[in-house]
Amino acid sequence: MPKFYTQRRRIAVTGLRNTGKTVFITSLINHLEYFDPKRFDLGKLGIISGFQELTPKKGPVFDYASHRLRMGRDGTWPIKTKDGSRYACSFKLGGKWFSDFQLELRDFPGERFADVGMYGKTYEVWSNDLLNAWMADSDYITHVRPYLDLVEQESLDEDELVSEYKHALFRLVANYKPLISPSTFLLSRDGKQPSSSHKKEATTVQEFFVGIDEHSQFVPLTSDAIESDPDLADEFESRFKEYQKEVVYPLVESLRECDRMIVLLDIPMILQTGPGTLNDSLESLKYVQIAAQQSFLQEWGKLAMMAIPLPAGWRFGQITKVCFVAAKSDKVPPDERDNLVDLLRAMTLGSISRTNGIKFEHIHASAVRSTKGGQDPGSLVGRCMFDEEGRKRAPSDDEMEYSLEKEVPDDWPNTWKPNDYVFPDVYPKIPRPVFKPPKHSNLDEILRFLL
Ligand SMILES: Nc1nc2c(ncn2[C@@H]2O[C@H](COP(=O)(O)OP(=O)(O)O)[C@@H](O)[C@H]2O)c(=O)[nH]1
Ligand SMILES: [Mg+2]
Repeated sequence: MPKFYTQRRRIAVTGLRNTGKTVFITSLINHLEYFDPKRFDLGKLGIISGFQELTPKKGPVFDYASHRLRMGRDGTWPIKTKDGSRYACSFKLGGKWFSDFQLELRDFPGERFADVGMYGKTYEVWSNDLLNAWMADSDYITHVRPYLDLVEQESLDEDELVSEYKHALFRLVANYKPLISPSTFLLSRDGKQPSSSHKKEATTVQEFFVGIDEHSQFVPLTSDAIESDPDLADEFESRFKEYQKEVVYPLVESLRECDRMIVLLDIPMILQTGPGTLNDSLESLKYVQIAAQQSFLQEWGKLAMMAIPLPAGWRFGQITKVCFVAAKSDKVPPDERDNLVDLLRAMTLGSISRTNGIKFEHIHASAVRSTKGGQDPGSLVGRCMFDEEGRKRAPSDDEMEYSLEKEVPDDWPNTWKPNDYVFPDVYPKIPRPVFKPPKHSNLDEILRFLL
């Protein structure tokens, strides 16, 4: 039956930084805008026509045109993006009959989920909850002990507190602990992320802020400390409120409006960088999946040690389909890509059984398929970004055939070391004319599932 009303879909695209959200959204829009059923197969859903870009009602706009232009013109990947942008469009979809669709894609950096623990709290409650959560967890306490000791001292110094807190957060980052809040320390508002190498501790603590900017940093204080230095506590409280207003409320409200979710995971990167990153990604996934559940805020409240239960009505009831995507599958030889899906399924197993009423899909995809299979099994052809000595090649250099030493396993190894697996970075393969969308894998199938 044809549907004559406009169907609305709001898709949250989530994943940690560098999992490919910007490239994914850019390529998907490109295929919608210049739809060709030979390149983008929507099956029984039919074909897309009458594509129109819309201005999202709120929030920063996802800069589709310039990302697309730049990739085609320079042959390089997009520059780092600011967080939380949106793209909206409308089109007709169908065969004999058409339905009107309005689609919004929202870019959600996974790192920001840690800040949901500030939702609906006062500065003092947030401080207490966070410090209590740290103290209750033996995995955390060793890393944060110097900060806890400092807060208990009689005279407090703002700069010293901020610096010590950031050192504590740095140790948590280096040990793959997920409770990093304010998350601007893990992902600055302009998209930068600190290195977790110990050599970089001093520069990271200087360059990354716990707050909106250098002059709006805040740290949690105990109730005793708040009482002993009310001026400092007032200052932190007003910065905390500003952060809630600027970062936390927009994030939560935006997520509440979504009805579909894409979760990107970069499995080649996880294999290459080692089991620590796997655990890190698993932690981030836990939060993302909780977001997909009906009782997002209640669950997160427990996780973030929120003392007060939320009023009824503050529930996530919207997300009905979640697509887990093993992104950048073109970094892996074609006949090993199904193994990525096995690894992806193993990662999401725990959370799915806890969730009801939501449809799940697991799939591998490349948003901009930049390699093809080579002559030898296990080899690929692409424009490698680095040569064998690790020197950067120019985007204009020729394609080359290269082999991968180790196959993608179909189950996670019990242990392995960084660089046991290596998946070389390649430059994007994307036609310069913007009306020719790039080759992709499975973007159409993902949309078929989500629409
Ligand atoms: N080979 C390949 N690499 C990709 C693809 N998508 C993203 N990348 C790589 O991942 C990096 C991060 O992508 P980006 O979209 O900026 O990630 P974001 O931080 O999640 O928005 C890019 O610079 C590319 O190196 C893809 O489809 N294929
Ligand atoms: Mg991005």
